[in-house]
Amino acid sequence: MIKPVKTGFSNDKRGEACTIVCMKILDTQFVQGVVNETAVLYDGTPHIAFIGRSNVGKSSTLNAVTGKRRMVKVGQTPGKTKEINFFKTRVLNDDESQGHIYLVDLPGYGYAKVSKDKRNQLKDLIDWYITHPEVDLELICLIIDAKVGLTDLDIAMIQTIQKRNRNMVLAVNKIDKLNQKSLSQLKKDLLEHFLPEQVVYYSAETKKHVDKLLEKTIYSVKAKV
Ligand SMILES: Nc1nc2c(ncn2[C@@H]2O[C@H](COP(=O)(O)OP(=O)(O)OP(=O)(O)O)[C@@H](O)[C@H]2O)c(=O)[nH]1
Ligand SMILES: [Mg+2]
Repeated sequence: MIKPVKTGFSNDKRGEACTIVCMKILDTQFVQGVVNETAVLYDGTPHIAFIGRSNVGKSSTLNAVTGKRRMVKVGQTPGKTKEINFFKTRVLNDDESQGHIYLVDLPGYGYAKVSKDKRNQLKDLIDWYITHPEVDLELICLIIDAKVGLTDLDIAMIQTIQKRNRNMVLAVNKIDKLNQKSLSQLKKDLLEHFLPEQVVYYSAETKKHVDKLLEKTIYSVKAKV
């Protein structure tokens, strides 16, 4: 059983909306791919990390939230993302100031068709990043595929996140693949593990409810001015 997870919202009262501190994304640029210690990890800019099993649509989600169609490579073949890719996004805050946030695209976990060594190497890289005590990881957006639901690998990842006391939101992508009945059932199932405001349902492909995902992620994190 997963404990209710801590959300990333400053007014984290159950059932209430999160505080919106940012109004708009101005632009986003790729900064660098990271595989070990590097200065970009510690420059004081808050990170929002997009994590999930291979092929759930992490890269597609980054493209959808930033409104850029091809900023991040989307793979026909799972296992495409092999580094921790940092994108710097410039945002307009609600007080008219501008600030920066890193959007972090991680490799997927659990891809069966690579060697066990490679799979372990990628998993170690993800664990190293999310358990790193010194990075300014404000929020983890854990993405799952609506059609697949929550897997044992996701639960293990959530437990790692909880151990580190990281803020997390569960992002359920690919809702375009479900009919109303299956979506209602999935919502019911996930409510056994999560509070309603910790979960957002959307489609990176059709863009349905991407605005809600923005509110729970980028718009709720205080950017570095
Ligand atoms: N139907 C549907 N397909 C989607 C959606 N989002 C992503 N996809 C498809 O899912 C596949 C994987 O997308 P990616 O964004 O590359 O997934 P990823 O999680 O970054 O994959 P890895 O980097 O390999 O771990 C692609 O074929 C996308 O077009 C969605 O909302 N609906
Ligand atoms: Mg990817």
